[in-house]
Amino acid sequence: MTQDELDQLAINTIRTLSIDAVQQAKSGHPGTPMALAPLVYTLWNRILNFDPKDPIWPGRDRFVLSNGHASMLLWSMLFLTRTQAVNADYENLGKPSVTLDDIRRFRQIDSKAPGHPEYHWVSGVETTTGPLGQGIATSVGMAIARKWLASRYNKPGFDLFDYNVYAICGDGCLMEGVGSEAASLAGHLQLDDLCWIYDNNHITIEGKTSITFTEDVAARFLAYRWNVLRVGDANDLTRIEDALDVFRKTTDRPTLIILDSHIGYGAPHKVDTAAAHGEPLGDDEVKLAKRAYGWPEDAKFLVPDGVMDTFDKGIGARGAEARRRWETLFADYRKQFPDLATEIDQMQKRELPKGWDRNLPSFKADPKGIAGRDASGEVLNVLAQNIPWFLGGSADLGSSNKTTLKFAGAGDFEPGSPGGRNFHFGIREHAMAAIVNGMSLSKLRAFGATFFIFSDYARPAIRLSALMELPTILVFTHDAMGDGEDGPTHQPVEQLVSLRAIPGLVVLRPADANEVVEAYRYILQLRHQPAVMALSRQPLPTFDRARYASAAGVARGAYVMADAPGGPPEIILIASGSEVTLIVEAHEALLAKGVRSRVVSMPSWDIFEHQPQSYREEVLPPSVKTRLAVEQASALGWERYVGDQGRVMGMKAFGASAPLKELQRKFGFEPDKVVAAALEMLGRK
Ligand SMILES: Cc1ncc(C[n+]2csc(CCOP(=O)(O)OP(=O)(O)O)c2C)c(N)n1
Ligand SMILES: [Mg+2]
Repeated sequence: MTQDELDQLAINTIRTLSIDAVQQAKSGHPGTPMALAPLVYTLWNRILNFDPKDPIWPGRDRFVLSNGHASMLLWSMLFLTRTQAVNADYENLGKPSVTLDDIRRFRQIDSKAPGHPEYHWVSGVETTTGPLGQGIATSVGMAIARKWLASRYNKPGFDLFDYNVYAICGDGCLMEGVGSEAASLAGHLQLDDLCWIYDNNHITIEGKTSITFTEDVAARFLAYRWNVLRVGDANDLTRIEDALDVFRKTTDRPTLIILDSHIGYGAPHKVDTAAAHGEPLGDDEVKLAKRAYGWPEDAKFLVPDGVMDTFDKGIGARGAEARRRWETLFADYRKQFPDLATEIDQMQKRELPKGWDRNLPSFKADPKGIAGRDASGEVLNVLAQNIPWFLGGSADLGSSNKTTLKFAGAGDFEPGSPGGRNFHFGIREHAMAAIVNGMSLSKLRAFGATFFIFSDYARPAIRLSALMELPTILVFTHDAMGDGEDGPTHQPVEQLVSLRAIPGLVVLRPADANEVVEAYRYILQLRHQPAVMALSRQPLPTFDRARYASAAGVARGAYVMADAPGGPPEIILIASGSEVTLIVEAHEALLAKGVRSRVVSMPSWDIFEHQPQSYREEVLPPSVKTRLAVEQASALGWERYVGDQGRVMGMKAFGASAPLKELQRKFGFEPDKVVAAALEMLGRK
């Protein structure tokens, strides 16, 4: 067979595997894989530096399928290239990542060919996609990380980090706001290691894009300062390859390749119809498509001889050679720069360097205290000095979030200074969270920051951090009504409970400066979980830890801070963040009245839920049923801790615009109110 024939055979294998898998599953999107098979084939087999034998080798090119509904493209490629599986500890399992059997069981339980690409479930998937726009936004984080890594670790003759990041996207990704936010920042940052390929098929689920999407995409991206290329025929491998070559020669800007395609290419009746979406083609159409590809009409899941061999000789050989070169280079590098090499090793395994927590501050008791955000700022500055690859920034609120890294040499990450540790995401919270995911996928320890209320703007990407099990960090300040005069638009109410509802996300709302330190100490040791910090804007008293229990209790999610002498508690007061001060004051007042109350500081539901039952019952003894929770946020969910005989002092409506003191009075967050509620519950009014 000629090379052209082999190319076509491989492309049609991708197409027919996709068709058969969707047909068998009776769900999925066959049309886009049929159209994009030539693109993916060209990119993978001719360009991509990816070694299927080691899908996590640090020098590899990254491939992101942002139109995740076309997942069969990826499952076909991972199977046909014999990509190997690795586990969560980054060990090679010596077996394929995706098998033909998985593809036969596309979208079925436990199959390694699920509905959408899932990082951490299938090796070789660089990021989870499906929610449109997330993949391309995340790819910007990968390209940023590559620049940063190159700046710190590349040395003359040692281009360790010089890979490219490719993302395929459709109309949906380019319609979504997060895609625009990310594209704007990528243009500003001149990310010339980034290439998006836009499947310009003029169709989405409801029909032609003429009903919704008539902007000039090329002009938009030119305005973002991208290089824009066009390939008028999605079946022309040479032109695809040429465009990718132009990308690789382009400096100072990212590249968008607009690829004109026909969804469902080869299926004569469903071409250009929305029916190529979200449903199988049907038996007749499958036959017609296979006939058009010169395929045996009745064959299913057919992988003709020579196809896997074509991939072995293409991406397999090239990837293996590239990795071998890289490993030799890295071995020499290790001799010359042993400390930097150790950093790279540690980073790859998400380990922390020795001494990562040295010099963490310890705050003295102080009734005036300091704001959560200020304590956080001090901690971030220490951590960033101890951990070279700990970095991040804010969505234009760095001075309010106190996330600025101020030590000598910290610097700003900008086009001319890719080694900077301070990132400026601009007012693009959603893209920020997706970019932080991309940085984390590239093994940097990255954080993003904004006001807590705007966590809503970032939420879809935070959810993906949790789904992907990435140790990202979100620093959210102005955690409750401390925002005061800014009013209800800026005062979080439902954000805490909404983030607590995300599985695997560690949400922490520390009560004083020492709890902030302990919260970061806990978070930094996470390797597979993201964390959210909810920090106060206003100063919070620093508790006297000789009098109250040590803040180290943060590591257990909740802990007893104070008890009354003379017997078991009559009532348990529970709070997080700024309201811990409130219940401590109430506790002291109750003590003076001869009431035995217990103070429980509960910075994290999630961490507490993971403690053994014995510990949980130690903190919240089942026999003590009179319980009062106080939190300046939606009361929803607290029932689980106060029980049906308990009470919650929370927010039942939005806040208001006024100085904080007046808001505390209006909404009842004052020590007297807590004392009165406790006495009433105990029948001692
Ligand atoms: C955020 C988000 N909204 C909606 C969907 C549901 N959805 C899946 S595919 C699709 C159409 C996508 O159109 P396009 O990106 O042009 O891809 P094509 O149909 O051309 O493959 C939609 C709306 C989604 N996956 N993510
Ligand atoms: Mg489309």
